[in-house]
Amino acid sequence: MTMNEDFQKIKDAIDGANEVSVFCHTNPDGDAIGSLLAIFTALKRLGKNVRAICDTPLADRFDCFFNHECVELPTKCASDLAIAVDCAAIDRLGLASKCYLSAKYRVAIDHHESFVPFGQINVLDAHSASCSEIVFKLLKYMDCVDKDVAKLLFSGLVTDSGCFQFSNTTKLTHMTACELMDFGFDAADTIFNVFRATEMNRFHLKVRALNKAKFCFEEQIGLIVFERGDFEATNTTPNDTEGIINELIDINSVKVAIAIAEVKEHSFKVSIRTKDPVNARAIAGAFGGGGHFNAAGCRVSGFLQDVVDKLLREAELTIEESKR
Ligand SMILES: [Mn+2]
Repeated sequence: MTMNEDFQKIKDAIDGANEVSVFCHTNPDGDAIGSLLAIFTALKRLGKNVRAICDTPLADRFDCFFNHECVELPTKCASDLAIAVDCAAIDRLGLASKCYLSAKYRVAIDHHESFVPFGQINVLDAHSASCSEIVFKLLKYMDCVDKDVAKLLFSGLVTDSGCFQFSNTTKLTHMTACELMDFGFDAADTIFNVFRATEMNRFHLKVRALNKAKFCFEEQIGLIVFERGDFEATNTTPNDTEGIINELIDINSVKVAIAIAEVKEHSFKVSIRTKDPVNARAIAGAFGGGGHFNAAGCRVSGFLQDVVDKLLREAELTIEESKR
């Protein structure tokens, strides 16, 4: 089935639905929220009864996203059509998965290579740097992109491509960005707000973590750890760690950057960034996680030192393997 045939089916499903709910993944990033709110905003303007649902209350950094105040927690779940964006598997919906599954008809739109279909219609394009690019194709097909929708999609595209810096960025990513910019929003301002703007407490968290950064395996592996004490001292949460890991992968000698955030006692959220040809997904996969080739993540339980040791060993193995 071609993508346009899927889009026509989705359009028909939207036309026939009384209530549409759009979902994104737990602990959302800019791509998830951009895709979610783009569909929400476009359908609202088509006069549809539509809701935007995420199981995590939105952080302040999403205040620059149009209609951000419309995102609801999964409390009441009656809808005949559910659309999930940027979720590689049903469990990525977190607490919202029950709500999603309760809909009569379900659509999943995603760009992760590890995608496991969970809707009646599944649209996967693993070549897209962001889910927002696929959503743009859908909304363009439905002829309902306007300036606000375009800015939301551009925000998502900028987030997942690392502002065109990550290796997932293709000619098509740039061409999509150009097409979106034609709608006339302020692109430089959007990039600043989505990509650069930060809070003072997050700056202090970054300083603490980078101060304790460790390098090993001939400085090919960089490691930072965010302990609960760091979050308490700076009034931040594990959600505020996003992007700080890039400071490590920027260093010339570093091939693997690892950030470990203590979510609960003995429970850690791990982010991994790599340079080619080292496979981040292989490292995360060893701990039951997943993601992309250069950016992946997993959850690991245990004592911090054991978690660090296990991750470093896996990173060393993967670096060695990449030389073969
Ligand atoms: Mn994404």
